[in-house]
Amino acid sequence: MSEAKNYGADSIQVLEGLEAVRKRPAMYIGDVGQKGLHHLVYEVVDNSIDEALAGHATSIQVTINEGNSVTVKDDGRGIPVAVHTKENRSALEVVMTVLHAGGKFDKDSYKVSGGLHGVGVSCVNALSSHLQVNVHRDGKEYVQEYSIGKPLYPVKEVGNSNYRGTIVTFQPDASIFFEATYQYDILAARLRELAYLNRGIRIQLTDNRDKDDEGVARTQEFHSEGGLREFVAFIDESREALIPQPMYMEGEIEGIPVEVAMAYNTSYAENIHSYVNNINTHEGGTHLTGFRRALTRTLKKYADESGILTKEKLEVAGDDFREGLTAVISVKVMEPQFEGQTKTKLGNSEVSGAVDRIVGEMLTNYLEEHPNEARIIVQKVILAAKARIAARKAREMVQRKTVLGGNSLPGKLADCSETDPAQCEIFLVEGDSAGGTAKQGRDRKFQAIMPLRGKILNVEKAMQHKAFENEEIRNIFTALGVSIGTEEDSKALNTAKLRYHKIVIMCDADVDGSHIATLIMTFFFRYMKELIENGYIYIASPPLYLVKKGSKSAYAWNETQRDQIARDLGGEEQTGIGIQRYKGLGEMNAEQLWVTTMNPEGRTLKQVTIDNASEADRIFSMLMGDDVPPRREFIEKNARYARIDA
Ligand code: 0RA
Repeated sequence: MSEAKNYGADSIQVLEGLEAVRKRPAMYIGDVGQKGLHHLVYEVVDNSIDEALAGHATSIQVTINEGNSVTVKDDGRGIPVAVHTKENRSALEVVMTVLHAGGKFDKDSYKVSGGLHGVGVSCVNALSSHLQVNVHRDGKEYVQEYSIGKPLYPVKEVGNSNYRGTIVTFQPDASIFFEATYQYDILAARLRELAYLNRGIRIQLTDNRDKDDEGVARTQEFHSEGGLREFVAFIDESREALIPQPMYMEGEIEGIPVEVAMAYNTSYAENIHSYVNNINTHEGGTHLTGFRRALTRTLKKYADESGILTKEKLEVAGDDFREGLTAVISVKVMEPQFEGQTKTKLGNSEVSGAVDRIVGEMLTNYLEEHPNEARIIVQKVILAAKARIAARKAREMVQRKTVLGGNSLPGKLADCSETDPAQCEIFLVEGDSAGGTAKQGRDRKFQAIMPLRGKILNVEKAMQHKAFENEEIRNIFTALGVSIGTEEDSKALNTAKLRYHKIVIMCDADVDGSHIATLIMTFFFRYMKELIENGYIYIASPPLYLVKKGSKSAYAWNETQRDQIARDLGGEEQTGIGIQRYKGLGEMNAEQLWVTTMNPEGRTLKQVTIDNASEADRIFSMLMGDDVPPRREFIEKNARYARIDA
């Protein structure tokens, strides 16, 4: 607090504000792991996006520096530096050190961007061991530095400048974050998303930790003039489009700007990504409700009037209009109310009417102006309705069977004795033989084993009723205790009935195994996403090597470890060393499998998470869909990460 004394009573209060952030950082940025670490960047970038949305900045540069500090630079007006009369210090210092002070100086501007927690740059400052801000404005350059949010000196002028803009460099505080390394791909996915959501803005990402032989750093520029239209096309890159161009709708009602792009593809999945003020609203809300209502009403009206529906004598349901639909909805709301478990559900009731009217009117026009596309869409809807009816029959048959069968658990499941789901784990194991080993090796008190035969159905390509008819998939559903169905309300129910809070996918550590793991993850992603969102899905990591010398041996999970162990056991010459490469789980005996992969004391489980929903959607459709070239390209590009990411 010593530097603070010079700044008078006001600043002491200020420091208390930032102290609170350091005391309970998770309350402000979500967590202090990888998510929170990346959130710091988004928080700073959001200020620059606001400046661009206000029409004063055109480009934003994000640089990951060596040592994992990050620089965010924009060409906006520069944060004001004049001394703030009431506070008796520079406006810049107030913005950087007072919680929620960010917008105070520019009331007129339309400030709608902002991270999920919308806490402002002062929060980033509080959680940085060092932060420096340089402001270029009015022909001058100004600078101030901070340590854990406390100014090291008053704002000072350092010279002339003919540049204009704000540059913030921060070093996340290592005593707060347990994860210190920025992931290029995570930042890239979010910055790309921001570029699509805010068309015209140029966002560049550079990684100075990753330089080629000529010393040129890895870099990418994200920029979209087409905005949401191009976003939808990008998400659907690997899907086969039903109509040549995404539909696009835009308007503003009662000060609520609404933008929607949508396209139909030949798949059976519904992929609607909704955003409020650039934040992905995973749990939906009023904007999504408005969209669905307008879509169902407008398409149904068109189908009824065109006479195609009456001919078919079909009862179409809301779901049928959304099969094979990829859509992005983006609204800007001045005072958003976020609700729900993860605070990503929009509550503002006025938004649903705005979206409904804009989508209703513009979609009606579209259908009238594009009769060919309209016919294709209606045919798709009819197909979906027929498939849904077939799926319901299949589902009812399955449910009847399980009821009649008495014991509803599948025969292949070796259940555990514990009944509290929070204590229970289920291993989904590739192959009957490894399944047998796992059954011998497990702790039967809390670990259940479910062997899966070979490759499960690829749900990315199969229609719903095929999935419900598939024996392996039915077995997974019944073993987990959740019911089959995709209706909204059944989801909360599903998580409540879940019999295990750890679902561990255990496959061979080879190409086939990782393909099978991906098939299973695709299944969860498309049919039970809420289990991933709740953090229930894990991947086991069996070792890759057993290094032996005489009676001594140790396991290795990668090549570096293997070589280290070989050196430790065998000395410099490494004589008498034997290395066994495990190709499959089957090469381990029950004891080895327990020790390395199943015992909570020594194993490593990788939790499956969704960092970025639209990116996950795109990648699953690419990995599991029909289109081969982009898949090959992705696997080649990511091959060296594949094991870490799995
Ligand atoms: C308030 C007022 C003005 C600029 C900004 C905020 C501003 C903030 C950030 C944060 C990152 N980059 C930024 N760029 C600008 C300017 C008001 C004026 O010049 O009249």
